[in-house]
Amino acid sequence: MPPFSTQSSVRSRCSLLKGCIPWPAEFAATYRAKGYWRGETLGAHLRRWAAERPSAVAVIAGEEQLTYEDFNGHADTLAMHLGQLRLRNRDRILVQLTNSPRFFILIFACFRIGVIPILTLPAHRESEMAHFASLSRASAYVVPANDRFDYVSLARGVRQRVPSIRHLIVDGDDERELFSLPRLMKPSSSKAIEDQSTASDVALFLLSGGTTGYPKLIPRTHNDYSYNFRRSSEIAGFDESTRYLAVLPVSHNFPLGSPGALGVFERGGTVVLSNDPSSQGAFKLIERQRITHTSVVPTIALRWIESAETRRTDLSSLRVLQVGGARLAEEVARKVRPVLGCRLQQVFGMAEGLLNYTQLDDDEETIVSSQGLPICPDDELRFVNEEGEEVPSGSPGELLVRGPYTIRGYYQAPEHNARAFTPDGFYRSGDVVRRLPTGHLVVEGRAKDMINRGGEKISAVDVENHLLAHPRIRDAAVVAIPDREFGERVCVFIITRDGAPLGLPEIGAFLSTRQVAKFMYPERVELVDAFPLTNVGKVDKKSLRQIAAKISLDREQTE
Ligand code: OOB
Repeated sequence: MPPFSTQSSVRSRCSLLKGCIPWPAEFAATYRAKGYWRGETLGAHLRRWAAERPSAVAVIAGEEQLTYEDFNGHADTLAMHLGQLRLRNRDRILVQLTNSPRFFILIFACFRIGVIPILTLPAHRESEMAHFASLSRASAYVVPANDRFDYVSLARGVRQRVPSIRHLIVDGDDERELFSLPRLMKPSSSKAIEDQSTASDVALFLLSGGTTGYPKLIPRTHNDYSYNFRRSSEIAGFDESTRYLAVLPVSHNFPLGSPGALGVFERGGTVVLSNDPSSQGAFKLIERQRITHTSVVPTIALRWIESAETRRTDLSSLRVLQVGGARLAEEVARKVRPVLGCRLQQVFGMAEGLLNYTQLDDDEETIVSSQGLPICPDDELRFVNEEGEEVPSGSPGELLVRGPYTIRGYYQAPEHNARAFTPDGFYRSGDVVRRLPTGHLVVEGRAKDMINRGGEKISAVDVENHLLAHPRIRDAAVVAIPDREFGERVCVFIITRDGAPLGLPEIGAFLSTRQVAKFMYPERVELVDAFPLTNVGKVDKKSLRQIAAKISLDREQTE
């Protein structure tokens, strides 16, 4: 049988992947008519980029360099070999790579044959990975070769639990596994692969910040994700001279497509990859590679500023520092230009879609005190109170959104979708936001039950569920505790069966046996006899958050 059947490409023109919710036809027609959706698949994007500037360098990682032409050729070769592994249009694969040029070659190979990569983070562990695998019935799982962590063992554990995984593919050589990503990219008689998908198909899955239970899978189509990074790259001022440093994991929407690496490729610039966000590592690369743009979360921005205040560094090439993922304190924002010598661009985005950027020519006050303007004139924003009623203009309310690159539902999650979206298709962001008269948004806080640890989103319910499995824990309530370094950390209030305390080391040891990602571990534990309750008898998280805030304040005062 030939590696690519034409049948599958015909089928893909009929309907979206089962379990995904499409945009209603009249909205889709408008988004096409207005040019937001251009009908170009992501695989075709790469072909265009390679034709436009074949010998320009697309990616640099250490000593490795990849031109646009090589990038395109390797993607074709890999696509062919993945086809030979019987990976087909609409099959799902788990991608858990650190920042490596092969991450990009892999996802574009997938886009071409219609295989849908699920972009997980390097920090995820067996518990989360097994969940993604079984929910998506993934056919393959791609991991780094032994890094500081043994990803091959992790993947083997997941494969044992989820039999749909037929292949483990390692980015490097590992004697335990058959398939090596570099070898699957070695040129053979590859020729241009015919695109197996259409632009309205799902191209990739991003992960949600996660509020109830495990992160949800977010289906992004070729059309909508293309708009996401094309429009963003305009706003960020990317062009062929852009040299973008990626220090955040590129499987996250911010460094991937907001505008991120894909935004750089669209404009013909160069992406420099690193896995080291420390100021030392990053400053060295910025200087050596003459980096013009980069994006970080607030905790990293703060560390860079503190380091630049005390150490002489040459950051003269840096034009724009984008900061997003969590709230950037205004005092920190004010220091970006004087200390780092570049412009600040605040980015308030979400994997579900909506993106906001401060404009490069906004006045300094707006840049430091707001989280920017939505990128599309057809982003429809509503601000509502707890009853779902519209709040007066300019007052804070929960932000609801609908638009050409904001999803209408998570993958295979009908019950959750009924809560997370309004009946007319607005996504309930869970963020409490107000709009300034200029249209800029200010993020005030969050209505959702989630901890944002320096940009890592942690579901309170998820951590609670793990803790409830501990033999000595009767009940657990997880909330955010304010923290100077990370913005928030995980704090847990527990009721133990014997009334005796349980320490953080014990909790950590327990979570590690359950293969929970380390960033989700509580960093503060409080023993209580009972939880405060709301009128309807629910655990009153608001007052627990207040107690946690007080603990944090007292601690700061005694320090
Ligand atoms: C980005 O995406 P996610 O999906 O990891 O997290 C989205 C959530 C938002 O709903 C909000 O709660 C928070 O992260 N957030 C911010 C923020 N940017 C994101 N909160 C305050 N200020 C900001 N600037 O985090 C993301 C996706 C694309 C670009 C940038 C960030």
